[in-house]
Amino acid sequence: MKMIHCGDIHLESPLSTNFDHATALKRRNELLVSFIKMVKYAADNRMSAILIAGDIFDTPDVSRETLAIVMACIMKNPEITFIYLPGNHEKDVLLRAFSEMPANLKVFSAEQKMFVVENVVVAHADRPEELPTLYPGDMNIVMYHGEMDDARIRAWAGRNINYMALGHYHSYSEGVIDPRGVYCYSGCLEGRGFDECGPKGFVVLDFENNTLNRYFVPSAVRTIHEVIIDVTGLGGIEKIDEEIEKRVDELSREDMLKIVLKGSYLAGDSINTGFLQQRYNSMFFAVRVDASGIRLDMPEKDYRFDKSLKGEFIRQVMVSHDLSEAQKQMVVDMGLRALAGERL
Ligand SMILES: [Mn+2]
Repeated sequence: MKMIHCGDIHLESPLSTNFDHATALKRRNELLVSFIKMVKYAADNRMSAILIAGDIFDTPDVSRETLAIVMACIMKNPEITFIYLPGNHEKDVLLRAFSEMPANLKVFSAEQKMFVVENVVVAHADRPEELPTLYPGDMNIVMYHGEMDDARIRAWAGRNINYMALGHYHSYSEGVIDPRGVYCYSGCLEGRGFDECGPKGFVVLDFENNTLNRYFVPSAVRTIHEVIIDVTGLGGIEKIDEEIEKRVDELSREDMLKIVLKGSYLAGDSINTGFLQQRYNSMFFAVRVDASGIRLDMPEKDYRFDKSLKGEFIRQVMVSHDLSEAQKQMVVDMGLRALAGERL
């Protein structure tokens, strides 16, 4: 018997802070496509249940179309039991959508804290002390939407839990609760912004002979790849570009790219991030260049006793109270290039 554990699908996310209007619309549809794909995967593999650990929707104001597609998906797959834990974003929107609840949709509430699928117990509590009693002879899953830290892990320990199906964090991660149980965040199905890089998908739980095996299935329509480039010692923009080109060579052009520049560069080598943005945007679905982590390499000894105009200029900028560190670096960089006769 197999189940899927997923969560944080965030259908109807606006996505407007990360993408332009057309791209955001496309990605919104892809979130829904990804959900349908997952349900089809469950149906094709004859799975018994899909556990949704919260945040299927991003908002309680879900459009009629999205709601209709999700409802149809549930009703067209009566052999799959959908066990749904409402998250912090969506309230009871799915519950209110149905005038009559389909038999294969089970929703946790204050009154209903446990379901049984074949011989597997699926329970929920917001706090460990509110958990219904779980028996050592059963296979016990607990669904929970929220954070896990050391104190919480200790509080959930010793309650005969085999697996905690968690939602809230948007990347896959796992850990040990006690000698019997593990917890796992499935992460979301799709990266929704450049802070959600890496493989996204769902977890398959495989119960065989009363033991539980699990594996992560990457399933995103598009992945956001993070490429970190240390610019230290690379020299000019053409070398940085060359390095990026090498690193993205194998990536699918349908995917998204986050280029993170770090390290330091020498005065006069300032980095035209607009060029990198433009160039890779024309190659990938969407690109973000993050140059906030690079700094100008300007050791104090190089300018402190420098009697030239260059030294005086740097000292003036560095003592300025009106400029942030980043602004100082930018002004020094521009100034030095101007002094070197470069056209800016
Ligand atoms: Mn979430």
